[in-house]
Amino acid sequence: MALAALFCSAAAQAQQVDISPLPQQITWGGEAFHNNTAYTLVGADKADPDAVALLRSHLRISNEAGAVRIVVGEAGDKAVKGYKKLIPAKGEGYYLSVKPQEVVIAGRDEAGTYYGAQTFLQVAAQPQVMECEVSDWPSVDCRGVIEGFYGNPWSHQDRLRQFEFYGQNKMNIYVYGPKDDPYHRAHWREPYPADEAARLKELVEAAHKNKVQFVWAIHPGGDIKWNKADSVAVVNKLEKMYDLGVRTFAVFFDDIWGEGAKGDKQAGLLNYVTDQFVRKHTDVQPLIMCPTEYNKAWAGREYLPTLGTTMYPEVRIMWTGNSVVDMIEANDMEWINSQIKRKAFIWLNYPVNDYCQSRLLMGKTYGNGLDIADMVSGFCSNPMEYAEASKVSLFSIADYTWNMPAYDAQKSWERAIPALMPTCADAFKFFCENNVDLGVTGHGLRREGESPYFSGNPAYFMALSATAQQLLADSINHPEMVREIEPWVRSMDYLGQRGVAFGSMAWDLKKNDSVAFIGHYRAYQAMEEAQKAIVSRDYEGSIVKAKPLVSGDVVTPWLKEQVQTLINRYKKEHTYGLDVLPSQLIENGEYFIKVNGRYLTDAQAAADRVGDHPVFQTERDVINPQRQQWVIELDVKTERYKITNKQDGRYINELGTFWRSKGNPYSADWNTYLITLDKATGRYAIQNAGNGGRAYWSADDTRINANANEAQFIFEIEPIK
Ligand code: LOG
Repeated sequence: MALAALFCSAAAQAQQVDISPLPQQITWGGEAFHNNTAYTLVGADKADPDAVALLRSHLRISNEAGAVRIVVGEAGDKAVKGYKKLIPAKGEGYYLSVKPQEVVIAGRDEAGTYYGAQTFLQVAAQPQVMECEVSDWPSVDCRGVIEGFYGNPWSHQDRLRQFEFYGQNKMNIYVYGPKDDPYHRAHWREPYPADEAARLKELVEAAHKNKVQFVWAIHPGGDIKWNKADSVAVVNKLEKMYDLGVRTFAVFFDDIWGEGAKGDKQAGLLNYVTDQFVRKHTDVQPLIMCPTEYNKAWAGREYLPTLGTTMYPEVRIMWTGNSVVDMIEANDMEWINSQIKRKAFIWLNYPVNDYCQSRLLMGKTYGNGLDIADMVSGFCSNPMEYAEASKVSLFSIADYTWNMPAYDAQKSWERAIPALMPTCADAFKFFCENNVDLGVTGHGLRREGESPYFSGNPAYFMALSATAQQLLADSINHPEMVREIEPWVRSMDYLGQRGVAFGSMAWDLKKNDSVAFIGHYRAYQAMEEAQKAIVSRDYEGSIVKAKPLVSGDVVTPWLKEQVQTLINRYKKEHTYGLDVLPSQLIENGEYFIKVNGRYLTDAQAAADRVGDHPVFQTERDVINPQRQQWVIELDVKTERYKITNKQDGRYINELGTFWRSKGNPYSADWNTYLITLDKATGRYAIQNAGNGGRAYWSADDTRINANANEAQFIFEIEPIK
């Protein structure tokens, strides 16, 4: 499509607006008019009423002299007849032109006109409204959100605000499937009580006003019987939802097992519901189903092909990728699409945090292929139960699905921040930067780039606290967002204060001022306690009570480790206030480890062979005493003990052996142990943990075996003076 090339002066450039989602084609010109102008509408009687209502509610409409004309309508309307050729031939597409006396908003269809109006409002938000010409359409047909997480469902107000946000960001689908709504899952057969039904009706209307399809999902698989009565029960429930205004429906079978998980039965039900419900209404869209094997890691040989061949081809099938939590790429799409003989409908499990509840996922949304638009029948994100905070990522999901080839994760994230928190964008950006990664979870997803500018300097800690204060103060402007993130903001404040106290402790130690050191440590400890006491969603009936963790991968572990190291140093040099400092069961140091009076010995030190193991010897080694000396240290990350030999530095692994020092590097997740004391005998038990399993160490006459189910209090651990 040829767009008129408009002249761009340098001054005009400065006024250009970042439109979100990024339009497919846009050309800017000079200044068109000031945004205090009045507008008159031409074509409003025929044009999409939601688009017209949107313009009316944001602009001053008046017939006064000098008013700028807005010509509005969709292809086929008389008002926009002259622009017919300029309207993109794609569903939901639009043509927008802004010139000194006239604005044209011409949609391919109603949604197109509405999105043209949304784009115009962004252009017209600047004092100097700029000339521009936009030709725009979406990359993906169904773009949006699946409220599909475990935990506290979003509130009514959360959802109303979401729909407005989706409208602004050209997302057109919302799937209602909160796991903990009893009428969605546990009591799927029962109708909503009248008051809840009324609220849902209001939601459906609000969604539709924002050009968002409201999809209501039922989750019957936990206890469904594959008989006529239950098929009818599903249809009856959907009819009830139809009466509330819902026009698109979904049936979910995720996270179930047993009878409900049978693919052929599920396909039969979906076909039945299509025949008995969808096709009996003229205005109901094809069903969406979430399969039980909804990701490749869980896919067997039979299930998906059964759905693919037996379920009506118009039924859309959801898919989370190669695993439960995954980003989606083209060859993954090829695989699933060939299995199900249709284009999968993506259920992206990001930024959902129901499996890593202590973290907020506020980083950039990256990793999805930019070439999959034509391979999906829809793309929805499953967000956090924190509706406002989720908007950072959802903003980018909108950007990605609207104009996939042009998507730039970093830039999109940078646009999201000021769009969401315009009055304190810098503070919010800093907050987001410090809440990025998920840590280690069963699902394996990690997110890079947390706390990118952290280097341990005191200024950073001061910034954490100062930023927290700024954000709290901004609740005046953004009450909903600040209320949601507040537990993390307060935690960030304490983290900053702890960091500052740590700086003081380091200085005190340098000056050998033990009184000041202990004083600052007390302050540090008090702030740590206060931080630990923060609970998110600490209200009656809350399903989730999260303990906020800020920069859980960078700043928090760094500080913990530094403080521990400092305390260890202090303990070596000072005696004052030791009772205030945390005591370890076994202080870092060198020890003999004995069983039945026999010394654990690194007899083959320096051989460094696979399968070497320390042995028990009766005699003290007088030639190489270090072979019987063991360095026991608390690993500050795992808070478990690491045991290495003094002679050659080899660590004892979870099998009670050494391993080759090259090929098998030390890993705290595998090679640190829990040590407990039996006070009666003064002997210790040693237990694997983390990735190393739960086995306790036992011993025979020669060696350690990590094979016991119960604690073996057989180890004598004697400090070497
Ligand atoms: C659930 C979903 C949950 C998500 C992340 C699907 C299809 N189902 O493992 O409700 O929010 O993972 O925990 C899921 O993803 N199950």
